[in-house]
Amino acid sequence: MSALQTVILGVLPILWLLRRIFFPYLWQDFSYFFKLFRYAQNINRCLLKSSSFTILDIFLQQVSVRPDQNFILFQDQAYTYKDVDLKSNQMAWALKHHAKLNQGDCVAIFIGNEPAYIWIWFGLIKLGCPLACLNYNIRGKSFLHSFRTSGAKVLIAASELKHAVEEVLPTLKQQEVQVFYLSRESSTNGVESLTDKVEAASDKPIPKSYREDVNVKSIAVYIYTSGTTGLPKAAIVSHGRLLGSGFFQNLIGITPKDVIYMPLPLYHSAALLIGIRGCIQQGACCVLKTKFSVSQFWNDCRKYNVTAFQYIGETMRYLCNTPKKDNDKDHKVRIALGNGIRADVWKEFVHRFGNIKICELYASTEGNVSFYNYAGKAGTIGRYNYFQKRLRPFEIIKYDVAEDEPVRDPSGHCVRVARGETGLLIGKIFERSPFSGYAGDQSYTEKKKLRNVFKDGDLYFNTGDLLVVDREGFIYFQDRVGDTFRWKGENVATTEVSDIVGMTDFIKEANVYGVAVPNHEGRIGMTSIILKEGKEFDGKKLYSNVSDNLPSYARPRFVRIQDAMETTDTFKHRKVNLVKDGFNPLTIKDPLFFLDDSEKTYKPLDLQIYNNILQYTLKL
Ligand SMILES: *[C@@H]1O[C@H](CO)[C@@H](O)[C@H](O)[C@H]1NC(C)=O
Ligand SMILES: CC(=O)N[C@H]1CO[C@H](CO)[C@@H](O)[C@@H]1O
Ligand SMILES: CC(=O)N[C@H]1CO[C@H](CO)[C@@H](O)[C@@H]1O
Repeated sequence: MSALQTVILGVLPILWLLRRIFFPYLWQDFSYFFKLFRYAQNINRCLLKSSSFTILDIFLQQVSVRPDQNFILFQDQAYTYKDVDLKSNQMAWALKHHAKLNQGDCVAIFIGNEPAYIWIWFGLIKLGCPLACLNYNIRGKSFLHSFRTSGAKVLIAASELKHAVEEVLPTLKQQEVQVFYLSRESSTNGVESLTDKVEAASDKPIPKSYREDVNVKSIAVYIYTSGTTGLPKAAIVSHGRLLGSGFFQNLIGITPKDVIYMPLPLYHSAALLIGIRGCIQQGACCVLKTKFSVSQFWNDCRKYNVTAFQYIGETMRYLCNTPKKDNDKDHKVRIALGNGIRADVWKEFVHRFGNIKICELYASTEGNVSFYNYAGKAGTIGRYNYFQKRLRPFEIIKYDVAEDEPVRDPSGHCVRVARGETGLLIGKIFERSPFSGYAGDQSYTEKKKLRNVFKDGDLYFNTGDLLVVDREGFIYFQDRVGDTFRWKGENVATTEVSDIVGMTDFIKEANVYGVAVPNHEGRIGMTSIILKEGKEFDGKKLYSNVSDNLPSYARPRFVRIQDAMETTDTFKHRKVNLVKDGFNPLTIKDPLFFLDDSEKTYKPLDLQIYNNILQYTLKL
């Protein structure tokens, strides 16, 4: 052995030890970055070969490799990759023929989770048409606004949502919108049936020429978010974005043998872009569920041989809140993929339901920053990864919660937070990491952009999320800023709610915000109001306005009556102190009311109700 070799052999263990002490996560950080990089490289290679490469090519590849493998399971139905291919051909021909669709025409769908969602989507991709995924909980004005921003001229609705459709039908007809029910017949004047036409259509492939203009920049999907102002906004999901969103399932090692359970709504990006899209990347199978059910969850997992599922923080907590059972560990689930699980629930879940790998990630529909908790530390959403930061730069900056805007130094620039300090996450917008924005009114897109951040002329995407990074580089989600709060997995825009509350005849002003409830994820809606002079609070009236116009997760559960409203220097309603006060009748002197669904009214919030909420005997 040469002297050099001896030295090297002697030094290596020391280096190894130093790395363990000072950079314990170096290898994991690098490996994550490498996978991200390799995935991006693979896509780039496909795009170099053909600039019209899309998710459809990946899907058709799976159809040719595994035609007879199950792709979608739903209730007692099973559809293979080939079935979905043929059904989407039929859908495309039917729509081409009966809705006269041309490349680029948008179609909006208003249906719950069911297999047809997938073949409508792929049928449209085959025709080079974007899909607008309407939230099936919205009604009236919100519905019309969402529909209109997508620019769609065709609506496909579930016949079960007939009443909601009939409510807006006169307006749709005025705008010459063609409306279909996803059923064999229609009992509504002015609405056609679609299913019979699909069944009668040919299943031969759609010629490529029908989508010849599609490239990475083309719009594939509109997904609605509640952003920071008013009504829902249609976030643009490009074909390029769709290619990128297969990354997570690839990363966590989903294989064609996996069966993924999807109880989340397909109108959100979690289920559609990470779930369904990811399945196609890996050639896996997914079980669609109309909605999440605590009582059916594990039975479904056993029935379908589920090996992975998608969660949000709320669903994990519901599962942990059920009484323990002997067969809690009797299932084949190995992976849980999702967002928003708290450390306590995480530990309890794994302890109780067995060795399930929790893959917690952070991402947003329109944003370009994402994290994944590859180091597996409970309660964190990922790591502050220097390699990743070079590829997709992000920053965490100081934020003034009361003024609801980033802190600027005397030169007008933003300030990075120190380790351990909470700040606003922003992502750099540039060629490789674009922000596609929203359809319609460009002021919404502009509002999400932050300019002159560290130097004049630079440009960042404002995620609206507050995060903190600890000493070891682990990232924790803290809260959402500004005019939205999150409840039951839905983002609620406070302005949309205060518009409705404020329209009630006895209310002069309404300030809406979200308050934390012990043992619940997110924040529940609350409104502080000022009564008009000489008017009295009328719980029934407010209830009827609120329930007619807002989905249940957006309705303010608590009302506080104030004499005067605290405002900021710029005359915006100040919310910070109200949020801090919460809904505790012991400490709040103002009258408090509580939304009671069984009595269809807002009734005084007494100590009994308050205690029942805290003790979980009153479910929110
Ligand atoms: C689940 O697995 C069992 C045993 O491997 C098998 O008999 C059964 O058919 C599977 N069920 C489904 C729905 O695939
Ligand atoms: C991390 C992340 O979300 N990156 C995305 C940024 O946007 C491009 C194009 O829209 C996607 O391809 C990336 O996946
Ligand atoms: C927006 C809305 O529905 N407002 C109604 C609230 O209720 C009153 C009567 O109580 C109606 O007059 C409003 O039109």
